[in-house]
Amino acid sequence: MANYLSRRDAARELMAQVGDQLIICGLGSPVSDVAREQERDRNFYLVGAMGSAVPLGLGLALAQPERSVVVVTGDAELMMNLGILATIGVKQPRNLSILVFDNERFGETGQQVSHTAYGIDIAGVAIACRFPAAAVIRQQQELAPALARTHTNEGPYLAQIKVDPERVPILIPIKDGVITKARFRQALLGRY
Ligand SMILES: Cc1ncc(C[n+]2csc(CCOP(=O)(O)OP(=O)(O)O)c2C)c(N)n1
Repeated sequence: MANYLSRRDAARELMAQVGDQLIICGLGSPVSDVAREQERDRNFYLVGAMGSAVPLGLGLALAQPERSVVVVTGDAELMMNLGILATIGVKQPRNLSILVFDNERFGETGQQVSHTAYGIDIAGVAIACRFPAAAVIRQQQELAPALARTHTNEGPYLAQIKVDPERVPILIPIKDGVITKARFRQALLGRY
């Protein structure tokens, strides 16, 4: 049957090689995954606004074409706004990557089974939307090349990383959107 990676390991590997990438985290577990490994000013945490992580990443990638932008989000968060993949296909931002931590669940709200548990293929949708590359990641050894690809600016790129449906303790370092925005903006532009 299917292989699943540990989301903890995936987040650890991501943040070990992050450099100065701008990381946008979709609400719920992905915020916790990233923040637990490395809380930093160049992380932007969404607390609500389900479906807005990838649009936010797209806007940022277009506004900052010299920076590498990585959206880390859940399968259900992305499914809420699947149409954004078509807009990305139109705009073709080379500096945008999307890492979907796909646990096949609506984790934060009680582990309800989500679309991807039934085989809905987000990476396939990305390819159909003219992403130059997208992949489903099931093996540990596939992870490092996928993460390396987020640094090459040959995107848009999407990796649908199949992770264990383990429950993660929720850690949200900043819940105030004004503070999150000001901190991120200062790290990026040097001013509020
Ligand atoms: C518009 C909207 N609908 C529903 C919710 C409730 N909600 C919060 S997190 C979540 C599930 C997130 O699942 P996923 O993105 O797959 O992340 P996971 O925690 O499973 O990694 C839901 C349904 C919400 N915050 N906003």
